Amino acid sequence: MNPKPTLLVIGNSNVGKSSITRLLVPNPRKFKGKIGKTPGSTLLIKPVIHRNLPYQIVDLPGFGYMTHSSRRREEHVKKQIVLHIEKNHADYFFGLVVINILRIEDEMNKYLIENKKTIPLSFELISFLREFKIPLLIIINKIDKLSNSDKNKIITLFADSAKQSGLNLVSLENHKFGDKINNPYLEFSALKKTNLGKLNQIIQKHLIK
Ligand SMILES: Nc1nc2c(ncn2[C@@H]2O[C@H](COP(=O)(O)OP(=O)(O)O)[C@@H](O)[C@H]2O)c(=O)[nH]1
Ligand SMILES: [Mg+2]
Repeated sequence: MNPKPTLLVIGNSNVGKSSITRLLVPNPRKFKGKIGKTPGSTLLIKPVIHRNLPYQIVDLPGFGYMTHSSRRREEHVKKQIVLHIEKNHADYFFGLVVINILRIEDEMNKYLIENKKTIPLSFELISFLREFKIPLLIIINKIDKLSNSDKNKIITLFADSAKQSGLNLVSLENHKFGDKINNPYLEFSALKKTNLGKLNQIIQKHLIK
């Protein structure tokens, strides 16, 4: 039997990848596979499978995934992710790049202050995945933690910084299916299940395409 098509869920640790995965699986108490952990030197990739789910889910660490890890370790993990995507990109029908809204300001400021020659890691990751033509949705998670005005301010900062890095961001609501120039994002809360319906819908759309 052919394995089911795979949904990629990628992002730094603690952004909410496992929480989102749990929301997608019909009966989360039974879901198999602890995912995306990187205890050793290789990525341990165990897809989440469920008989009532028409796809499987692979959860991968993002670039710069730990706050306290060494530079060397980060480079190592990054290399592993790059190799994995280079090898397996054709298996992925859709990718969710998960970002913690509370980390955006820091990441953008850090880039502005220290490192103008490079681009923020989130954008580097998005650009990298785009090269492999995996359709992507950027999930801006944990919006329940901010007021509406702070949320909008940060999303504007995020979109403006993306633009400077050569990436066009547009909200999923304004994104035309199949538009390969603009990158859709979805404001999300795994805690409150905000926009879970929209997420399921867009996954379905890519699945049956
Ligand atoms: N407030 C809030 N907390 C969240 C949300 N999503 C995840 N969390 C919490 O963030 C922590 C990390 O979540 P987890 O799914 O394990 O992140 P992962 O490391 O990316 O898999 C957990 O304590 C979650 O309960 C969210 O939308 N809002
Ligand atoms: Mg996790």
